[in-house]
Amino acid sequence: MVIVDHELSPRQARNLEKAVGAEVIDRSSLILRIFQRHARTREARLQIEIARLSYAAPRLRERPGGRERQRGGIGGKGAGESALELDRRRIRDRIAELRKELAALSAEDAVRRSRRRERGDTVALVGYTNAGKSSWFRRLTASEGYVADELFATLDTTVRRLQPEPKPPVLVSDTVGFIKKLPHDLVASFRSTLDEAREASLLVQVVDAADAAWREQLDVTREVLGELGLAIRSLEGESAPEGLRREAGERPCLLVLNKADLLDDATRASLLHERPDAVLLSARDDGDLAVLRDRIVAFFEADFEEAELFVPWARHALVAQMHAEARVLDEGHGEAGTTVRVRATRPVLGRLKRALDV
Ligand SMILES: Nc1nc2c(ncn2[C@@H]2O[C@H](COP(=O)(O)OP(=O)(O)OP(=O)(O)O)[C@@H](O)[C@H]2O)c(=O)[nH]1
Ligand SMILES: [Mg+2]
Repeated sequence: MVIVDHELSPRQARNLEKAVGAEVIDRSSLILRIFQRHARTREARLQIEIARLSYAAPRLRERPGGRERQRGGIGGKGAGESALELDRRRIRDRIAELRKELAALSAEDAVRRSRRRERGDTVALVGYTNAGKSSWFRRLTASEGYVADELFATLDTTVRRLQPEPKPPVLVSDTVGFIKKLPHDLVASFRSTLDEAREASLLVQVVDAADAAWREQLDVTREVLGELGLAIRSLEGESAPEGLRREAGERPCLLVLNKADLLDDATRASLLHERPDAVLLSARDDGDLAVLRDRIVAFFEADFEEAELFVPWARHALVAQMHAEARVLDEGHGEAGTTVRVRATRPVLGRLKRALDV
């Protein structure tokens, strides 16, 4: 097999195939094959099937056997439609069908996401493929995610709570990795998978600092996010409340230069000098795990406000709710009820106050 690290036109592929006498595939087609092999959920499979068909449709050509098949009587064929046109039409129909199915799944996801958002804030891990997103996801959430030294190990978005759990909880999501010259259909088809990133309050961009091409990989990630309508804004030098203020389609982003364990001291120092806005970490280091967790928690807490709320005994269930949704600093029990000093985001405080009719 010959793999060309570039986009090939159908004709180029055909001619090359004839010339070398072996199967020829291009970059898009290779990426599609890897995706296909790694797809696990229904959603990922649908997305890849759509991308694969979109890729295949313009590459169909009249085959010597085409006329035979036409006479074979495939239903619904318009008069004078060639086998090729028929095949193309069936692919279009199939894509439309798959899109509908995917839209239904995405709608379910959207409901699930909004329910989750009510319960906590979200941070999404994004970045180039093989950067170490899933490794960090596993460590930050103390869970099992698929980690492997291969491209596109993760195709599905998974969401879990940050551990040890802050109050209110923070949700972390792992996402599909990016790669340069990603086929456009493929980017489009992963829109719904990346909705999780689109709706996250904070992006943690992971990059493999031990890879000589990491700067280019950062650019690629920014470009792909841009295609998805997301601009990223570095957290550096911002006063905290501003960190949460969102311009349309803009997200605060913390850059993690990962795999620090593979670098020598001089390289580390120069990287930190080059990117003072970044944290240089290793997913394999326990101390670094605490550093990143604390940075994430601090980001959300920077936006907290403090309030002292009085909860009468009759409404005592609200105290439990405060413990679940806010950080309780102090609790004093009196004759008529409990006085609770809490820190939480403005929406959460607002909800608590409304429940207490304050
Ligand atoms: N030495 C070292 N290796 C790491 C570190 N973080 C991740 N790795 C390795 O890098 C490889 C890729 O890690 P993953 O976590 O699967 O990367 P990913 O970003 O989720 O990759 P995709 O899902 O393919 O986009 C694995 O072999 C990890 O063990 C690190 O800090 N140091
Ligand atoms: Mg992964």
